[in-house]
Amino acid sequence: MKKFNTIVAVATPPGVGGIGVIRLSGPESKRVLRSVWTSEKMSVDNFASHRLYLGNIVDSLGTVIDRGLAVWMKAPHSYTGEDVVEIQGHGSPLLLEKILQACLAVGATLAGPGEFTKRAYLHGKIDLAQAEAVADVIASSSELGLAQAREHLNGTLSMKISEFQQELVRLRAYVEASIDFPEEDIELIQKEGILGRLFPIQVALSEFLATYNEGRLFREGVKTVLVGQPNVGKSSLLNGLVGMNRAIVHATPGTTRDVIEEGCQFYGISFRVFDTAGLRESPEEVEAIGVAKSEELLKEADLVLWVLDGSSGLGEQDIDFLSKLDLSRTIICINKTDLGLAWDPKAFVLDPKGDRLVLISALKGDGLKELQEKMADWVKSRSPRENSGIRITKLRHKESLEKALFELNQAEIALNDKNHVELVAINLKKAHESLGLITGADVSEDLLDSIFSEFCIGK
Ligand SMILES: Nc1nc2c(ncn2[C@@H]2O[C@H](COP(=O)(O)OP(=O)(O)OP(=O)(O)O)[C@@H](O)[C@H]2O)c(=O)[nH]1
Ligand SMILES: [Mg+2]
Repeated sequence: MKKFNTIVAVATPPGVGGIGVIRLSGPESKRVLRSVWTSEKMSVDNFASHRLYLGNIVDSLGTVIDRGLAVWMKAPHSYTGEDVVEIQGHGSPLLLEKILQACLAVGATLAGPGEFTKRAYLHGKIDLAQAEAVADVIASSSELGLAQAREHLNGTLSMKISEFQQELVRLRAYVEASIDFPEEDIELIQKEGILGRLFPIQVALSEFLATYNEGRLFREGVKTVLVGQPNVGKSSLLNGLVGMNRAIVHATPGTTRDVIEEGCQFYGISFRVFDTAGLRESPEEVEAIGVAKSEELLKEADLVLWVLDGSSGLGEQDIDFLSKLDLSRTIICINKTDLGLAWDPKAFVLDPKGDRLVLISALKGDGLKELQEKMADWVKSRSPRENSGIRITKLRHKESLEKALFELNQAEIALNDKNHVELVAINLKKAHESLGLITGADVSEDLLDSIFSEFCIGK
């Protein structure tokens, strides 16, 4: 059994606040509290678990530096499953640093990123998928992102994974029974029986995998890139979407050179909007760097808002672009409609569903609401509507599911091509293990380190 030391960190964010919280976890938590907190009325030894007590906070020299509350949460009834102590002082960074130093002086160790949550995982309070969801709840910036992270924290993703695993266990039992009785005449029936049971799992797994397209966007926000020729109104549109004058707008073509990023949320979804330099041939040197950046961003974008000036004629470059367009991730914004249309957008843009083309005036704000609706609809159309509504959101989870699906497909091949029932059992076992990586059964220390290194200190 691994021996755990006692860790300490400031759990509230850096900076000034109403209160600041120092958090301790480990077997020595109470002893550490005894040296940094005192009260005439109540000794730390007599603390009842989960009750707040008011007293003096003292620094490492024993000088009273603050008055504040302390709570002791007895193991295993705490976030980490260990003895946890929290001290609430005033939210001064200097003060909190002194309390932290006082704790370190009597033997506590500075906690690493996510170490409290890692301990919660190691003590079986939550599984790995839930631990990862803790970071997502903290980082989420949109309603849907938060709702999704909360669901994962509640264990719905883990339940779904364990349902898949149970299916695999049942199928394996069936397959292994077939291995034990390999009489020739029942072989065909066995094969069909296995395939018939395997198929629905393959389908369900691949449908679940497809929820990543949408789930990732809910979690990370949608990387949305404004692209178009100089002066078509990209910066005006950025300002309109984010509701403030973020980018400089000017009648001179080539105004924007650097990439400008701003976040906004609508319909519960978070978008990261990037305004870029207008694409044009042979720009001057600095602008050319901007154009190169635009092209790079265009490749990485989840969603492209291609902006065209509707009030002046289409250029050759526009027509060329429209012919090569990847409509699956583009919305075409015909801007400056307040000046009247010089060409008919419908003649150039194939938009049978009416969800890829929008007429706007970034100057007057016309059509922006419709554009936002189309942007949100685009995100929501990325995933097949799955009954349970649970989505996967992380590349790590996606890769484990892909590996599991690969093994199931291999099992199918083994059966069809070679009639190798023994191989099928091995594939099923591997698929089961791969799913286990999501919830964290038998994961390596390296994987744990890489997951928790992305957390903030104090969580
Ligand atoms: N009438 C009208 N003018 C607009 C509209 N949108 C932008 N403009 C004007 O068009 C000019 C260029 O606007 P910007 O938003 O700077 O255009 P841009 O695409 O960012 O230009 P670059 O940064 O140079 O590539 C400005 O004078 C804007 O006021 C619109 O909807 N209607
Ligand atoms: Mg601009």
